[in-house]
Amino acid sequence: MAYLGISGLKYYQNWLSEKKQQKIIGLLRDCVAVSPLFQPCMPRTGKPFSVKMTNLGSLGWVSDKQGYRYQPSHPVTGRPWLPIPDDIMTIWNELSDWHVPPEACLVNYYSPEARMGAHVDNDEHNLAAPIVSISLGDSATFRIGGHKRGGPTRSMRLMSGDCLILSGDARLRYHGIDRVFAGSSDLLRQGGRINLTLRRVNY
Ligand SMILES: O=C(O)CCC(=O)C(=O)O
Ligand SMILES: [Mn+2]
Repeated sequence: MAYLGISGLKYYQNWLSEKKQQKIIGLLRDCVAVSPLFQPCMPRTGKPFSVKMTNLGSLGWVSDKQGYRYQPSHPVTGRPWLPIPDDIMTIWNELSDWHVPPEACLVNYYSPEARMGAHVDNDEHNLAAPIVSISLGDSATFRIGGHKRGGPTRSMRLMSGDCLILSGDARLRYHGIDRVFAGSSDLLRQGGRINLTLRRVNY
């Protein structure tokens, strides 16, 4: 299956009902009560990201002056991440064709001003497993390019309840978020957008 003419990019528009979206938001509130959103920054320069993050799972993705990596505990509290709830694991089971579960669920919070620059997700040892992305709250422009920086790109609008899979040829393509449309959803009381990415890290 291909979306935007890109092999391995799979789009499940409005996959999650409003009720399921609300349930997941409730679970994420429990998550941030124990594992608060933290401010990641760029390796070396220390420039802060515009998104805030936390994680669920036995491993979580973090970025600080020492670099990008997966680790079993929260960088500020030092506590282990909470397990990925069943309602989120179900989405992986429904949409990924992968035989083992993800160890990591990265939770990105975008305020209306936040962006995510073009990048490739390649800190996983296992680069063959798909990435499952879940969008909640305000809609956003997702941009995807090629395997090298600077080539032609395409964009699409991701809305609350949409799921996107980066697999196969799409797995190592550059991608990012250009902008968030403030006020386009009322799922989050405080506004903004949440993106969850489910990632298989080890083989
Ligand atoms: O927010 C999104 O839709 C994409 C997030 C992403 O690419 C990432 O967390 O690596
Ligand atoms: Mn990514």
